[in-house]
This record gives sequence, structure tokens and C-alpha cells, in this order.
Amino acid sequence: MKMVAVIVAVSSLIMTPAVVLAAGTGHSHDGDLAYGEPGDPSKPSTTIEIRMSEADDGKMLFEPDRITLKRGQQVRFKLKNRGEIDHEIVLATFEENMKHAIEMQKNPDMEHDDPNAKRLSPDQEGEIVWRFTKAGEFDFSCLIPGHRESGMTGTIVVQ
Ligand SMILES: [Cu+2]
Repeated sequence: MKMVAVIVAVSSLIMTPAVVLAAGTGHSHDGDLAYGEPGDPSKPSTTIEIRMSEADDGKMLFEPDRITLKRGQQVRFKLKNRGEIDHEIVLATFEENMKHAIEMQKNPDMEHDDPNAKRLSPDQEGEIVWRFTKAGEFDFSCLIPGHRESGMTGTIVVQ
């Protein structure tokens, strides 16, 4: 009798240190999220523009894909979809976004209307105001099936 080795494909992303940081953070209530809280648009914030697009080689990207902030900083993300298809941005811990990505594969039409997420059609612009109350490394990704896998992900480092 032959032994059949079952190899579970594990995305290389799962092995990044971010998963260690994110370990143990489950779902929590607003105001007690591991990655901060919805911002107050009437308060001062740092504006950061994030563009979403597709490249000729099939890659999909956020520009920039790495943002460094200080704890307590409030950011007004100005989002611009410069691509030819819909994109979204979901801000969360790496672990939450990985879980969420699996749910999106089951329900690709899932729409997001949360303070930490925005879906934009081509040429559309949008905004997220978020306050980063905790230090750590967080994830922003497009969770439309196939997009994160094509490169549509970025990291926010809160010092
Ligand atoms: Cu996308």
C-alpha cells in the first residue's frame, strides 16, 4: 500500500512575521480593534493618497504599498481607483484579512460598507479616515478574489 503525501499549499504570506503579531487577535468591537478606530473627520489628519491599478503584466497594486505612521496619528486616506476594474481596500490585521479573503472566495459579491473598507469602481475616488491607536504592523488589501494574490496588498507600520 502506497502512502500518499498530502501537501497543503501554504501561501508564503502566511509565514511572514505579521502573522505572529496578529496571533490571538480575534474579532473585537469597534473602538477596541487591534488596528485602531474610525477617525473623526472634524479633527486634523495626515492626508495619504493611495492609488489602485493594474499593471500590464497582470499584477494589481496599491501605490504606495508601505506606509509608516506614529501611534495616535489620524490619517485621511484619499483613495483613487486608476484601474479598469473594480477594486477595494480593506484595512485590518493581517490575520483578519486572510480570514476575510477566504469568505470573499465563497461570496465574491460581498460588498463592504464598513469604516475600514471601501470599494471603488474605475475612476472613482473615496476616503477612509482612520486613527491608529496601537503600534504594530497592519494590512491593507483588495479582497476581491484573485486581487490580493496578484499583488494588491500593502503594509502599515505604526511605531
Ligand atoms: Cu482589486
